[in-house]
Amino acid sequence: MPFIYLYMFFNLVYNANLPSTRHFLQKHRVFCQLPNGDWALCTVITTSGDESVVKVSEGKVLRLKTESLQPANPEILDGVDDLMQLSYLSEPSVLYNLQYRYSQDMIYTKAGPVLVAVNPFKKVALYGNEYINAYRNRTMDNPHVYAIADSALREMKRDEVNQSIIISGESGAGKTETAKIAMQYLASLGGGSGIEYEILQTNPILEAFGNAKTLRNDNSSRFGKLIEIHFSTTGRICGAMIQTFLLEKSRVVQCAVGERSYHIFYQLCAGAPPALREKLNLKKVDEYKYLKQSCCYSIAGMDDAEMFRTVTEAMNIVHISKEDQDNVFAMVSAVLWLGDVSFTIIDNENHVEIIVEEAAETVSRLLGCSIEELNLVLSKRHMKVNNENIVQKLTLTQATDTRDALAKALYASLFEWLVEQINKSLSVGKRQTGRSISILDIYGFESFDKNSFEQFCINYANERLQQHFNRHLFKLEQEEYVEDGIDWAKVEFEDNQDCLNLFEKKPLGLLSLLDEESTFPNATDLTFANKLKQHLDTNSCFRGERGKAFTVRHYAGEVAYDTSGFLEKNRDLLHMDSIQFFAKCKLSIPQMFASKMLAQSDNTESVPYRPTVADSQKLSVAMKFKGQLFQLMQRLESTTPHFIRCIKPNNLQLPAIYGQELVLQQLKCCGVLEVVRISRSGYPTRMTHQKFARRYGFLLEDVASQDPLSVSVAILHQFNILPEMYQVGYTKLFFRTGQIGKLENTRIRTLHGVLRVQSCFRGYQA
Ligand code: AD9
Ligand code: MG
Repeated sequence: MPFIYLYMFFNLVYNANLPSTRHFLQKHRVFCQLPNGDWALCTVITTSGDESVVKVSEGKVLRLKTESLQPANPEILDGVDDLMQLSYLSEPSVLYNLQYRYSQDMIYTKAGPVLVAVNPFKKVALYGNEYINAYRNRTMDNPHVYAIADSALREMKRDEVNQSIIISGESGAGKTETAKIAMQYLASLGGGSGIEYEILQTNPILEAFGNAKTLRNDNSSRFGKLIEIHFSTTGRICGAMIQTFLLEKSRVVQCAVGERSYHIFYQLCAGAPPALREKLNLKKVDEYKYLKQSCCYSIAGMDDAEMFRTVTEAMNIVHISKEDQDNVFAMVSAVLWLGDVSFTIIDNENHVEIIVEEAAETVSRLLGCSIEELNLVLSKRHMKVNNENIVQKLTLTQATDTRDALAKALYASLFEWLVEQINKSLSVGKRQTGRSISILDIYGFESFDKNSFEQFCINYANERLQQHFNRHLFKLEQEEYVEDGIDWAKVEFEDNQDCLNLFEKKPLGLLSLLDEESTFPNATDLTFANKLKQHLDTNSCFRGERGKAFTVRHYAGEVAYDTSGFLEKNRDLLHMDSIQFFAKCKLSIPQMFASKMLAQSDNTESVPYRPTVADSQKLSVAMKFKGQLFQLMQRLESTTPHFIRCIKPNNLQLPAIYGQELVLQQLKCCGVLEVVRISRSGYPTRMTHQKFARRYGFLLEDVASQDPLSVSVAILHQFNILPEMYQVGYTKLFFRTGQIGKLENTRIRTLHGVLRVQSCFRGYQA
């Protein structure tokens, strides 16, 4: 190890003096760019003038501009487990290092304080009790999610501060799997009453109802999730609380070819036992309109029938009663059948009534309403015009939209209800006394050919998270150095405050303008786009585009949004008639949903009947989301964060394929390269003199003074910590990465030794 450090030191100095025109010695390892844009490791054969001849693998020889070559790290640094150890931190060397590890199933790599996880798309032998124990006992210290979860636990106990594990990455990068792996580690601690098992069983339930096959991921989470795991004062799991964000409701009624709707629809149809099948009048999946439109019914390697049994078993474990489960599945079936309800045109103005046949009959039976009530809600609407209540007949389009809105609302209320039930079951109640670790699994930054309201919200959330990340890693760090008077050359970092202002500023920010426009009945997506251009064109993060589009310069790149559907999705109104329809249904979940909506509107408005919408809906989707995000950020602010960045190495969901360009773009998006650069030049670990002296003082061979500063310095000397690896501040000691880990290991080993001696002694006495 010391050799590596010396080498690094030499290289840092050497790098600083690199001449602008490179000259490489023969046999020098370098990276060259192949015609396809990928970087390849090669050796220099000759350099003459500004050209070099290099040997790429297996004898292939290329003649290239010397300038285009990038120095590679020495072999001894191949596959280091922390990118910070690389002497050359160029893009190709980071890519190469990750690829080198990936090809050997070492999917985890540290980037200073951040864990990078490259999705293996296959089973890797890195998990299970043996590994869990190895990380717990610190006999293994390779980068791993377990190591992150273990640090979170230790820091929670040591510092008495709540912790968070923030997982981000693109769709399909492995966030949800990573979150489950972290949960598995924490759960292995046990809780005593089986609560840890219950917590794990929330995963199959939420995935069944909130995940779906998309073109990017066969098991894509269509909602964001924060799970807060509570620990008792003795450090055991005692409960949990789940918060979800922005479920994609539209998928229930509409989904792209090759994708699927939520897993539960297919699982129920495939796995329901005969009695339930008959009760719910289930058909085959390819017979439902809502499921038929995407022409995709199964997922390779996924047995829907088997999963149905897993899900119901999980529901039993989180104490969802048989009766409630029946209600849940009645709703799932009702949603499917609702999609099949069709209309007949009754006059020449295109007004409609429902056709009374199997679909309508099944829906009304499952929801517990009459056919007349169903017909009424789908074909007529109460309106208030000039203070007069009138009844308007619906056209075919309006009726179809109303039907779909009902289906979406039913499903969303079901999802919300499930989360509530789970939370009740996991609730700590009176037992809550200790601390918590939160795990955040939230959609990463998205940029597609066409970006709509959903991407707008998701990317806004990512700007907020990125700021948290920046703030935490860079800003706080620098401020602390300066405050403690240590020598620190300021490092520049990307600040995304301007982009956040673009979203949040009042009254002239994207969110405010969207809300304002959403309240105008005559506004259209085009008037909204024009309004943005009118007010925001001078903002450096904004660019108006032709027609209904605009571009935002996000930290991770530019995204062009199409405003089509923005206003409607943001309003997300459920007509009062629909809410009252739910209130009359005998099925309990929609009924409860309706009474909640009505109760909320009663609080703010004394008029008992408002013919348009409930007041609870006055808050737009974007505003609700913003509120949730602020709350989330507040919660995260009070925790010590641990960051995991998931990387998707290919778009095919296949193992052993590592697309350099794709990986590089993700590394840039999530700031990994920047983090390494900054962390390496900084001192990521710090501890007050008092704490350091208290924690490691007992390791000292001779104690000459009680003064914390003197004790600290003595410890540093005794353990030969090199002067360039730490700095002594006014109140704290600052360490380069990795230093404190060594001390901790010595401490743990010494303590274990003492304990063993004690227990042997006790054994001997007995
Ligand atoms: V999305 O934004 O919810 O669409 P995620 O959550 O980032 O996405 P997910 O965790 O669902 O991705 O991972 C996608 C797939 O990659 C999984 O279904 C697994 O097949 C695969 N995967 C991810 N991580 C691992 C792993 N550690 N080991 C094995 C993995 N397979
Ligand atoms: Mg996911």
